[in-house]
Amino acid sequence: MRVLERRFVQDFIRMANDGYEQGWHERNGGNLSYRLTDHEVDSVKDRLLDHGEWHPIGASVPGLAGEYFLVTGTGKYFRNIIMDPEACIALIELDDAGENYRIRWGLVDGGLPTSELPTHLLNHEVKKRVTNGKHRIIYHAHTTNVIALSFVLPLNDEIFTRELWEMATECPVVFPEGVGVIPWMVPGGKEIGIETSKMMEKYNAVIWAHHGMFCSGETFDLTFGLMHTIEKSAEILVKVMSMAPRKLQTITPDNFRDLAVGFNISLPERFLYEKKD
Ligand code: 2HA
Ligand code: ZN
Repeated sequence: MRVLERRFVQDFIRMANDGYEQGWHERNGGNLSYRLTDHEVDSVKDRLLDHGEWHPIGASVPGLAGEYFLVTGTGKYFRNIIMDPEACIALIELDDAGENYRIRWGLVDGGLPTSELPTHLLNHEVKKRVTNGKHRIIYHAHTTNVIALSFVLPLNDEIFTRELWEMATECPVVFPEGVGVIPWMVPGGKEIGIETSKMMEKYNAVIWAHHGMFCSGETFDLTFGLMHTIEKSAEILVKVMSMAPRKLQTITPDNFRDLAVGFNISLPERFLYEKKD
């Protein structure tokens, strides 16, 4: 079977296209990465190139030594992935130190992995550790409404989480641990990657102010679903804020406490603060 026909490759392509259709990937915006299972690596190994040169990752990820990732290419458009996946995405292998990578498949017209590779791999390293290897996907999208909110809400984890939770009852069930927020930083490097991965110790979603969002998850469905849920909640909040200066009614802290009991989840009290007016 060709690499392209493998289920994880097909799922990756479908998710990228779903994100494009949501309007989250203008031009070359956004990027996606998937950490292969050992079984998936074995299933494609005899189809891979083995003469690619090693390139520095730009970050040190010893916890991912020897792992393989499917990643989007830098400068490639999500819009084109479904039409020409072998030109837009790549399978990369990390070296034994977790310092360098080489391309083993894909990017047939040339190119390199996503400019956000340091952030993707630093996030993967944290998530592999804190989830006992369960999380395999890191997804970055330019989610319009979340970006809009980063201009009008304080850039604070508690406030963003609480405001997003209030906009849809499913939200605290889908992300009971909350969301993290990082103030504007230069994208594409190790520094923003380190700040994001610190937040990934406790959150599955991290907002980059005035830029977009990163989500982590176990499956393509869960990771896309998390991005989609948060962005939809942000859209409702943008609509509410556009309609009226304040809400007439909302989900209250005690409602959230009841929800936590009903759904057997734990909702940290730091998100259930009393509001001033
Ligand atoms: O262009 O989204 O953050 C890809 C990006 C950079
Ligand atoms: Zn971006």
